[in-house]
Amino acid sequence: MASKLDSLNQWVNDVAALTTPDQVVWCDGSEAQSQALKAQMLATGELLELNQQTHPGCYLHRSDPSDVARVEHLTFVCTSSREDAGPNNHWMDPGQAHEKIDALFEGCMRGRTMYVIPYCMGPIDSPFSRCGVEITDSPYVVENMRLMTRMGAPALARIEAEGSFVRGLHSIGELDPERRFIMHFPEELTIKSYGSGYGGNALLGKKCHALRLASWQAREQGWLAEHMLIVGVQSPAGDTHYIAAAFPSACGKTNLAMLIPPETHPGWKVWTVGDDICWMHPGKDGRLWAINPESGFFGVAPGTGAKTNPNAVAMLDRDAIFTNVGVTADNRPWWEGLSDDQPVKDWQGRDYQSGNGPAAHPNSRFTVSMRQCASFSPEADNPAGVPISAIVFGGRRASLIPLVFEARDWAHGVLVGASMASETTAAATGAVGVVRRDPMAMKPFCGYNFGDYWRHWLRVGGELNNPPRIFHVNWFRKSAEGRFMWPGFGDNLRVLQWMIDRCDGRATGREEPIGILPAEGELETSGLQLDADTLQQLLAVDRDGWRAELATVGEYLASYGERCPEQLQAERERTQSALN
Ligand code: OXD
Ligand code: MN
Repeated sequence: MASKLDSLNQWVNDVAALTTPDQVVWCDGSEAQSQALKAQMLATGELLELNQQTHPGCYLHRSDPSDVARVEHLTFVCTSSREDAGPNNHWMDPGQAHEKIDALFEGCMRGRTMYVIPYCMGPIDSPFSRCGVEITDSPYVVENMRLMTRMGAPALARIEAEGSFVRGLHSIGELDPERRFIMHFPEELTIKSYGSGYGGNALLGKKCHALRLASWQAREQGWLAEHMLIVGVQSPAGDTHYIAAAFPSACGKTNLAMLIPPETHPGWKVWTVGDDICWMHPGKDGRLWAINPESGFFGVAPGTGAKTNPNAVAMLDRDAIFTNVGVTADNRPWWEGLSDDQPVKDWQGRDYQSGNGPAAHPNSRFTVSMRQCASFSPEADNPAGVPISAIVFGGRRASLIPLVFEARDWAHGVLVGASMASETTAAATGAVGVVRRDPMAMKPFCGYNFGDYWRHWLRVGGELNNPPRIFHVNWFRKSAEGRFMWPGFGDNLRVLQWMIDRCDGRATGREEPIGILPAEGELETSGLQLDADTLQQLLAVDRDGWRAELATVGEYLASYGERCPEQLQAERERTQSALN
């Protein structure tokens, strides 16, 4: 009798025939299988044991030094029409792309085991979740996928019931940067990734499926797949607002998602629903409802410390995988910003010498189940998701952009998101610290033409009776002396508090050409070492600077030609003339 798993079985057989592994193992997500895999990786040196007294169940993985970040220049969106991928993506004709990458896959798993990983992005019982199957020859990928997704038997059962899934084929190949491609075929719901073991390139459920392919599916199906954290902010009165926030990679999403309220805010509580990806669906009540498709955190280690993110430090003392961090003399994981301890080995396993650069690679990572976080929200398992009160966009900008402002309405908010720019970070290979346009923090992740994407955002918002308010923040403003002007971290709650006051009608705000800023006294600054002049600068609107900014935004939007919705240029012109 035909089964809904026939096409999966056929595909697995086809891949095995192409890649010729020694054996094929189906991953069931069980503890026993995971233990066996870890034992195997300890034997081969792919995992190293960390101090099991202080960090039970924690392991270190050292990557090939040439394979430590996403590779945007080798990442392709392969649609039949080049225009559909858009200027925001590297494009290759699908036929050519298959041919090129299949030639690399040929025989590549000889002498290796091929793992078949059924996974579900989102709660198993949520109508918003989507399933996939990743085939890989990397046991490190299997163990990471086990932490990052709902992986194994329940996912396979859902795939069998639904009969549809995203196909992801991955091999570490020779880890040769010259033979490395991350290819997406949105029209076929297929991903092929060769030559890298790094998270964003190799854990195919994450960026490849949950963002690039899901954004394509979301446009077809009327929802949004976004590079956003989801956080619940509970006030002392007990009500909780959920906020989704988009920041480029390595700009503090994990820290904001796990924020601990400052001492001046007793009774406030922050709940972590997700730290990286957010799928939002219009609900019958006219609001947007969000799920986090992931079940773990793949966070940037450097800078994660007792002051910046105590919840993260506490969740990392057991059952975590560390990638490319340093170690202390007693074999604990270590990275810059964690503690005053001294590392003895750096991320490449060399004796630590400051002349060799940081002990931990700037993009070193931890992988851990989200359930280990003290602020984990049980709502992350709610199949209906959480209702979103506010959407926040933010970049790393040393100048001009105020600490916070609110968009006039949804359409203006889409312009604010589309105009986002940020300094590049170590999460991708290439220069660090260069300001580039990163609309909705999706530059590396949108699986189709940005022009169509903005149009889709406008359409989704237009159908909501009760859309979230849209804000823009900048935690990264610097003074003339180069110091951060805003304390950030736990104190960012003060800015979220103003947003909630706006949502609940308690703050009137101050209207400016670029949007609405906190009126005098509306931003809670009690207990902060912030002088009046700095606060004034953080909330000032430099009209000349903004005129220049909007001119470059106009050029940027124009580079999308007719695909860019006219409404966005109209919104930009409205702001521009208000500034004049
Ligand atoms: C990530 C990234 O790993 O954005 O989340 O690079
Ligand atoms: Mn990310």
